[in-house]
Amino acid sequence: MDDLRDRYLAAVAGAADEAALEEVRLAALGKKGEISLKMRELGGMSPEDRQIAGPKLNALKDEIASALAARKAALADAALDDRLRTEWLDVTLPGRPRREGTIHPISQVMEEITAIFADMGFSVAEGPQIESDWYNFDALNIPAEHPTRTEMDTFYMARPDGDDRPPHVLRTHTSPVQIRAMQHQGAPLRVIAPGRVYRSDYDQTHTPMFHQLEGLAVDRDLSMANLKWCLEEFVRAFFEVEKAELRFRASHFPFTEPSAEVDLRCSWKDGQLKVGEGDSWMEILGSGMVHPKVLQAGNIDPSQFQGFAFGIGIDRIAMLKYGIPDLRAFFDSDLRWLRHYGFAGLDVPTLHRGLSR
Ligand code: 2U9
Repeated sequence: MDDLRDRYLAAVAGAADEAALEEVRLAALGKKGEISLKMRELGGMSPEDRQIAGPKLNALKDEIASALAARKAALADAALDDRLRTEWLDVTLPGRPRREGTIHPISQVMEEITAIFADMGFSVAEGPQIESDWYNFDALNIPAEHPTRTEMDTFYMARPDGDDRPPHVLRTHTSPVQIRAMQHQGAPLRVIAPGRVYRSDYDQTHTPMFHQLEGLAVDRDLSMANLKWCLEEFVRAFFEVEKAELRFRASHFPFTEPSAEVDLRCSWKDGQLKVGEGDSWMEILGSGMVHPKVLQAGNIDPSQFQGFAFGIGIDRIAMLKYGIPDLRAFFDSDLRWLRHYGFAGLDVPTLHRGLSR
């Protein structure tokens, strides 16, 4: 028995892994294991011999079983330690910016403008890109014979044969959004409407889909002075300059009266735009006081309320601010272009930490 004990305890101690340990267990305590066979021999012994051998053998069996269990636990601990040593992850490592997508300059500029106007109390309104001709044209005081209504300029949706109702259009401006906002929210009101618009036009500086941002403020006692202050604040914040000078030029739009095209004082040096100084003027947006008929279309009483409105082409001012030369590359989905001109996804523009970095 002493020999058995020494051999198996040594084998247990020497087992290098769980498989080797299992072999030792089978050799000792398995059905045909050496200890098990010895237990069976007890039956053939005289009662006196069995009285002596039985307890000894049982004690040996228990001793080997607990040695096996202890060794098994030690091997499992060692295996876990091994995994903990090799399978670790440094969660403080920086991210891998190359594998991230980027924010398109148009989205970036929309976020920037939204942050600026939010600070002046404007909220964002949205609406459908497929509009009825009433929302897109009639409500905006654009007469039936106006040239923008022709198929030369506007994309019309098809109606089934025999359906003579006026066809829907792809909205040619975001203005229908403000009509809906007036109808739903009433006056006073401050909204901006950024989004996609469509015009049948394609050349160096025009794409059939482009992006606009329009703004509308309706209140008692609003004037062109409020409009001008708002736009100057916007331009200063957007181009991140101390001072910006605007020039209002009389113009005409069906939906505003009076109307003004707005130029920004600037200079060009080596193809670089400088805002706020110089002898050049660059047209950047259109604006005016909302036409009484347009207020009426929005169910607002023009004898009680006035409104000012403006519209700006996002794509063009994105090109100006970020020095992007070719408009058509905006919509090519070229990954190299997006990596070059795109913005980091987590750098959300806010006024207090800077719009762009
Ligand atoms: C309502 C009332 C008035 C929005 C306006 C302009 C002038 C304008 C152009 C800028 C560049 C279009 O993208 S662009 O080509 N827009 O000049 N937009 S006033 O006037 C509105 C809008 C909605 C209810």
